Amino acid sequence: MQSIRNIAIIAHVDHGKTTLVDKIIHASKIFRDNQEFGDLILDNNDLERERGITIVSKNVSVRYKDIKINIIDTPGHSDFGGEVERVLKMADGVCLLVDAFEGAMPQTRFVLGKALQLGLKPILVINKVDKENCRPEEVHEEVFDLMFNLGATEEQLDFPTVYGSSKQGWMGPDWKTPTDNITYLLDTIIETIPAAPVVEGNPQMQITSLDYSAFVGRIAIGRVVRGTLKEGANMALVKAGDVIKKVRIKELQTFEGLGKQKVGEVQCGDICAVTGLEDFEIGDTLTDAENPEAIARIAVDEPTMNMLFTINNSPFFGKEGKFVTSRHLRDRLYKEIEKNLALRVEPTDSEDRFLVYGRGILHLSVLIETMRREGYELQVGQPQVLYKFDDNGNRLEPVETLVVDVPEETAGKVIELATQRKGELLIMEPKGDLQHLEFEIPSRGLIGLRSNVLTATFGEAVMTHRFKSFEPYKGAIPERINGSLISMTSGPATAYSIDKLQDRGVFFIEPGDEVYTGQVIGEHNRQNDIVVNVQTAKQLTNMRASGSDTNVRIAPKISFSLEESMEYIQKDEYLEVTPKSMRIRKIYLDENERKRNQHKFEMA
Ligand SMILES: Nc1nc2c(ncn2[C@@H]2O[C@H](COP(=O)(O)OP(=O)(O)OP(=O)(O)O)[C@@H](O)[C@H]2O)c(=O)[nH]1
Ligand SMILES: [Mg+2]
Repeated sequence: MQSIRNIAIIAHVDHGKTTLVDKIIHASKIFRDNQEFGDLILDNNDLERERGITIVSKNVSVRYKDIKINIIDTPGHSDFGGEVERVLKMADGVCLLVDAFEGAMPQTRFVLGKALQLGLKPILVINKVDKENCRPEEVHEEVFDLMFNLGATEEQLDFPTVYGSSKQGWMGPDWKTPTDNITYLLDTIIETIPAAPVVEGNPQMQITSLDYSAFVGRIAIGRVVRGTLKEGANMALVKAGDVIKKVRIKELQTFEGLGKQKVGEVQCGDICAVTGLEDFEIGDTLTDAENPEAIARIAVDEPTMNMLFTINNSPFFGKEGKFVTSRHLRDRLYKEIEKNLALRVEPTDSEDRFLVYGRGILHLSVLIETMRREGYELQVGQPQVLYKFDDNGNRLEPVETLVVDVPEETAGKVIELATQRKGELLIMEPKGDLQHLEFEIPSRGLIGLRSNVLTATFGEAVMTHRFKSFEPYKGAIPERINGSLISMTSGPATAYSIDKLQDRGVFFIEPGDEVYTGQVIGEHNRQNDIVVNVQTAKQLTNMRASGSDTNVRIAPKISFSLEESMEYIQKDEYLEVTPKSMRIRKIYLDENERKRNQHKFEMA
């Protein structure tokens, strides 16, 4: 029997998990000498690479001193926290990575809390000790206190600490003495993390995760906790409510290096991928056909937010996308829920519109961005936070912990912005040469806050948040203070007219851009919306005046990212997304119709 260690790498976003797992893979000799690999081979889809974040967790393995170490790289962004919680079920221990400057952050607390509750043995890795101003000793203290406060057992508190720099590729016992490799960490793993127990008996595997392939469809991933799984075996799949389905294992794969390897059987303790199980769900148990025994189900994270997705019906529809009909939109969304676990799709009274439920702005924006890259055109409405009601019928809303690290000079502005949105300042303390601020704030208040904070702090604030609990509704929050500049007609915008309107606000378009009636082309510097004409050309004088726009000076247009736009739009606006463009528009393009329907948006 092969000795196996199962370990998950967990941390706050960007603390260096994927970089470390990459270095571990590079270190173990799974590459042939002539093969070359770039950095972050693990963040392998386009969006992950571009944004530098991990979106889905990944299984890899290395062999070290005759031991197979299964490693699960997890996403650190809080929208994907439910995923981390689930995959921890496959591990016997965790490497908790903490940035040697930033220290414990909201997501560190969340993932560590989950790991401790499951009884997993932690190894603390204080990463990024190459950073100037890093404070590894303080961070070590902080994490010890955090573990204590989270109720760690004596044994868990007796965790080993490894210092190092994933980026420079070293790990060692002392942060002041760099080594030249990461074997110290691998040794610590095999000494500290218990070997996966081998339990004989009827086979049991719980499906904790899934993969998707265009060829074989959905692939179930989980850990064998008892017995052995065999290719071709007839098994039982125990579903919710103890419903039993007969299934057959078509193919089995284990994780080897960066890939998967087809195997005839999987021993107890190993993590594997199973094909051939149709209609399975996360939490189902794959078990013996004669004596089916289920493992307690795991809950999949509930959505916290929804957005309306609709077909593009702007005057510019169909110019850039391949997939534009309601049928396309519908099929694509329903295909997505087969693999995107925390996503829900609900039909509405119109076949052109769907309510899409997700875990947060990032979770939904990843879907929207993926769809536009695939050639879809669509429009989305303002993201809505989901409320709950307690037994007495009182409205509860999601409340989050918000952490902002900011230079001292601008801390006051951040506090003001958060307080306006019902944020309550709980902690304010120095951290290096920054101020560390912690708030409790309704999720509603966070929508759009990031761009305001970045503007107020000249881009210097580092901001993260994470869901805390549902709490009584905290009252109305002022929405975006400024109104919109709306285009009166259709056609290309002229430099002359934009120049004339510059004192009214800032523009999202530049001269030459084609715009349509009802499109939001800028932000008014007052509270109300106004309709403006940006198509007027300079009056001709007695001379031919064409091209005489050259001497006007126009402030550069404001460009929003997809997430910024999603957070920016108002209730009566849509964000139009096509493969090449993003435009904000009024839902009712015609001014009179807009006025007639305004009451619909004022109720809520
Ligand atoms: N200075 C320094 N930078 C590091 C180190 N390790 C990682 N980084 C950088 O930190 C950034 C984030 O690294 P990732 O490995 O993607 O972080 P992650 O924890 O996987 O992030 P998520 O998956 O999004 O939660 C990258 O720009 C890395 O180059 C380190 O030891 N020192
Ligand atoms: Mg990562």
